[in-house]
Amino acid sequence: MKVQVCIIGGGPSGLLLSQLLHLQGIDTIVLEKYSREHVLARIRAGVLEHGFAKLMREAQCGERMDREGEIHHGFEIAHDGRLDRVDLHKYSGGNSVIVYGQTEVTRDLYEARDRLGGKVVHNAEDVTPHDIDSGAPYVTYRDGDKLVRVDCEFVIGADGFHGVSRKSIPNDVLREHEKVYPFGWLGILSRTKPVSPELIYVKHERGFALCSLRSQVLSRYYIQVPLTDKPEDWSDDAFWIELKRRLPADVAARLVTGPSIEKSIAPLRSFVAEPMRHGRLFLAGDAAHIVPPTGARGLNSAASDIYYLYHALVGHYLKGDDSGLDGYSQKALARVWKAQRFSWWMTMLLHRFPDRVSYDDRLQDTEMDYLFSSETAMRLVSENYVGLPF
Ligand code: RFL
Ligand code: PHB
Repeated sequence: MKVQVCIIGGGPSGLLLSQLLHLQGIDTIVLEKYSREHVLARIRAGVLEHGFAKLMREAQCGERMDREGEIHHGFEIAHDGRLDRVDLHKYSGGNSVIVYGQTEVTRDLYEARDRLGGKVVHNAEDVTPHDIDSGAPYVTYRDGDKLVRVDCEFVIGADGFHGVSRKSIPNDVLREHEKVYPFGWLGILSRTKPVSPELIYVKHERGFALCSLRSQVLSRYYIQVPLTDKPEDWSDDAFWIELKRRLPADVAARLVTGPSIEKSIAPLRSFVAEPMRHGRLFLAGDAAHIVPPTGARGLNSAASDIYYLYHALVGHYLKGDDSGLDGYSQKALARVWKAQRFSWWMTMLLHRFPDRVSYDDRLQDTEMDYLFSSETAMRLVSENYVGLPF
């Protein structure tokens, strides 16, 4: 089989790129390791930047997002028993974010790929890129007993943090920068009315918590837990009790509880691999960088990679201009690092670190005090949260 662009990974990054390129007449295939049901069972991001939403519309995938997604003009931070609001709209020059789950984004992208007859292979085993530093790369995968070879001009590694693509860049080329945080987030999804119409990030002496949502009948809550905890250690009741203890009393009093329909623990990590290109292999999204979820940047950073890569490939195929491809890694990384900085900052501001000293506590309190007493600080948070320009 021969295609122009072979995309490894059928998550949001890979599907979005494939859809955008298809609309420009560029031929792609997406190779996904798992079944569609498996991919759609993952509960992940909930907050989309306006730039990401724009890209979804450009990919002709924005209709349901615009109909069912909620536009949020702000969020709240609970600290020291009170609630303070970050007015995103006011401090970002009129921008906002959309609350619409990654699961739904991915579902919409799969449906769009089906509508256009896009090639998406599921359960592709042992996907392996070959000859990426030659002019004629190819990718192999196993379909049962059959070994399939895909010849292509470019390979896109959009296969997430645990994928194969990054690992196929030689060790003496790749530099990895990593910070692992000493806690995780235990998250639950429940068919209950959200406790608040806007997200509430909670800084509390028992640890961080987050009240988020997917719709007015579907809530998503998180609490900071030690890395040694397992989801089975937490009954629904234990989760609700702990969440209530971390919320301001009036918020806790109106929390509607119910059975969880999903419960999982995500470790928190910051990670960047450089460069994001080697020969004809280009990395995008979680394959190249991870952020702790605190700033809601992960999927949004993936989308900015896709924006740059899409334009770079269109430049190559439709205009004979390779400057976008040549500049991809540098351009993408400049924005990636800004998202890293913001996610790290939000994480440091809101979590309880097991190894902290009193000096750290004072700095955290001062940072919070500064945030809510300075319009400049509010602008800084708001422009980052709604998403820096691509
Ligand atoms: P994905 O979604 O991991 O998709 C990669 C796909 O590649 C497949 N794959 C392979 N395919 C072929 N061969 C192989 N060898 C393969 N290995 C893997 C995988 O099965 C998968 O389908 O990466 P992608 O597309 O780059 O998307 C990135 C986002 O998923 C991620 O950044 C976000 O979910 C992060 N994130 C959030 N981001 C936000 O922007 N806003 C949020 O509010 C937000 N909240 C979150 C989050 C992530 C979380 N977790 C669980 C890590 C909340 C949580 C709890
Ligand atoms: C979510 O709804 O899953 C979510 C929202 C905001 C974050 C992280 C996760 O910062």
